[in-house]
Amino acid sequence: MSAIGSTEVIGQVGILTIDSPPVNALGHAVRVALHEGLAELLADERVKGIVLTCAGRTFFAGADITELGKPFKEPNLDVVFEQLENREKPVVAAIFGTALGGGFEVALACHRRIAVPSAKVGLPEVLLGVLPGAGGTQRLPRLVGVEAALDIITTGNPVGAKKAHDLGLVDKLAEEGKLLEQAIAYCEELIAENAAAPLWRVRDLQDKVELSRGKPEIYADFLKKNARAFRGFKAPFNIVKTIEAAAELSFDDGMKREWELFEELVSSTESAAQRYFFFAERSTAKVSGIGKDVAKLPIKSVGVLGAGTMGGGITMNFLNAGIPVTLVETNQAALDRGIGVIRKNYENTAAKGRMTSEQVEQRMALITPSLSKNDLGEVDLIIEAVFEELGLKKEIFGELDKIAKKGAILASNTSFLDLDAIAASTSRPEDVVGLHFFSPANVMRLLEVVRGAKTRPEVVATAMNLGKIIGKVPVLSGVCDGFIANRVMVQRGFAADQLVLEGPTPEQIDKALYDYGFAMGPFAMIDLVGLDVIGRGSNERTLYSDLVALDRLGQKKNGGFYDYDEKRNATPSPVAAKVIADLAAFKGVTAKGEKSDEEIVAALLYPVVNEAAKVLEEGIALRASDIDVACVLGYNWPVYTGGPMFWADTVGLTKIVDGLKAMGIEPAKLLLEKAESGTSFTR
Ligand code: 3H9
Repeated sequence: MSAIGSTEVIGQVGILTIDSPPVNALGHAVRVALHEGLAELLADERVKGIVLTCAGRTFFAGADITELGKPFKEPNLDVVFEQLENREKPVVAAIFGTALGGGFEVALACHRRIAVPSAKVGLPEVLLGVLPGAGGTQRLPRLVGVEAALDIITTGNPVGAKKAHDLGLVDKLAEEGKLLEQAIAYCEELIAENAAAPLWRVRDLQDKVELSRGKPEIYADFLKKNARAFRGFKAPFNIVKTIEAAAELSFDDGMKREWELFEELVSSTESAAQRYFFFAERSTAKVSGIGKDVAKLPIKSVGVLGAGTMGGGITMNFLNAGIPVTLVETNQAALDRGIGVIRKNYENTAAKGRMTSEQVEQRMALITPSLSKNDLGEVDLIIEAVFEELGLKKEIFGELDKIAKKGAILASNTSFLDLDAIAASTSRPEDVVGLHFFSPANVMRLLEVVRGAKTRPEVVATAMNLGKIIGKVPVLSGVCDGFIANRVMVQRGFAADQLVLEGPTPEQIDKALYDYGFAMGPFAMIDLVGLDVIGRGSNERTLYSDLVALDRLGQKKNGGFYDYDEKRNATPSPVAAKVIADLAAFKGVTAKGEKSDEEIVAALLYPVVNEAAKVLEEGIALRASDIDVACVLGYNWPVYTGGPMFWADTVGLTKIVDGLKAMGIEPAKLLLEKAESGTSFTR
């Protein structure tokens, strides 16, 4: 028996425990241990029933993601399932932690499932661009019906044990801390039942799926309802097909269909990108030179300076994590307004049933409103979120330096300014760090942690860790104009401003980017945000200044690049077209003819890749995958392309270099080197 698995016999119950840290993923070695352990217990005459469980922090968290897309080494899970679904000895899955993906599929192949209330179960394969390929799409609908299965499997959301129990995914709840003993007792009951008449197995159930048989409209309606959420992804569509197969086909034929559709997905670029992204998100926190040995400073209280949209959103992150915040504004009206917005946000969440009114009050009670920075003398971390102006920020940091206690972290939420210049206005630049949140700060998952030239390792380690505590993905950035995400993504906007002068219309450009997978194109986005906001600060004559001069501010006033009706439906604007043509003539830009969507995407996104290569070359980002994480989580770059760096590798770096040269843009040194040497950013 392999070292990963161990067996024990208590009375007539055999217990198989698998111990493969960190998360008991079902890699080859675990499958071997499962197969051998089950064979041993099935052959043991003392054993009349089996409890299957894990050691460590969780029940099986799924297939080993690093093995997906490679040929499976025997034994595969089918062999294990045949053992689990035997007729003689009932098998109980004893679930704690998270039984996910292949892990939950193992549990579904057991005769029954018992779980502690804190456990979660689910099939998150969709988030990796695949589908449950070990029977999940066939067994789960047999327990919960087609409609619930569609929801659970296409969202990938885990289901808490209590709800799973209500739905029938879990048969019994155990008390926390008593899982094994109660699983054994349950197994004994099942042994007696099985002796009287063989227990049903999930694969044998028919009644729930029969209700949906011959009803193709269920799937058509479901796809229509979710068209927006599924756009660009492949997996949800295959998942829907497999669930339809569960209703229409025999179990064995459904399993075959599931495997075909799984294989189609696992070899797709979309899935490769999403699997890459799974590990990319987890590697951002690994910073060389800042290991586990670097002490993290305790953050038990926070001060936020500025109660505007950003400051308010930032504050909510800490309230959600149970960390008290002193929120400082310069006048009572602004303070009241800021706190009012926070309350309203929570109340809206409560109205949707996602929070109780008691929780709203608990969070609000963590705010100490203040009109004086002097109230920040005792907090562990101060985050400045005031107007983006260097002089103002320097002045504030100078004051904070005098107020903050020794060792407190002084953070700026600046999105473009020089953090080192801000730090230099204090006597303790080693305690200064950037915490760059993305708007809306309580929603967006990206947190750029900006390390200044003098920021000490403990402060970096604390900030990265704090990011995780408040549910963000922290990405470390060096100091430069715009840091990672803004610096690279601003290139897309510059390129769009240029391209629209050369012939393609705002509609064509927006459509090409929308079809690529962005939520909206650059011009629709500008109209939404407001041209007066975007154009601010430029002295040059631009499309923005020309449109603003005509009082076209976007959706909020007179339209912008588009015209809008009272329901805010956009139509192409002849006025904007004239403004564009006039500016092109003024700047002497000549039309360059029709462009395909692919050419438009290249014109807008190759410059992003080029800037990203510079960010990497300069050491602003630690690794290519950090740039991808920043763009996907900060700018909703479609995750099924992997982000700009993974996408660049998919397109081919030579093609990108040639494309940039054709546009008159000099390719970054690192990009050239990689293209010439035939290497890649991410693979
Ligand atoms: C599947 O099952 C397909 C089948 O249907 C079909 C088969 C035919 N594999 O997230 P954490 C690593 S697809 C490999 O930081 P947490 C992770 O990279 C799978 N490695 O911990 C990290 O490594 P490191 C469906 C994995 O406590 C370490 O474990 N299942 C896997 O915040 C700790 O992870 C899923 O999609 C894996 N499956 O969260 C579940 N899982 O320390 C994926 C984790 O070197 N996993 N690692 O950075 C998760 O959602 C979370 O890891 C979990 C724990 C909630 C379990």
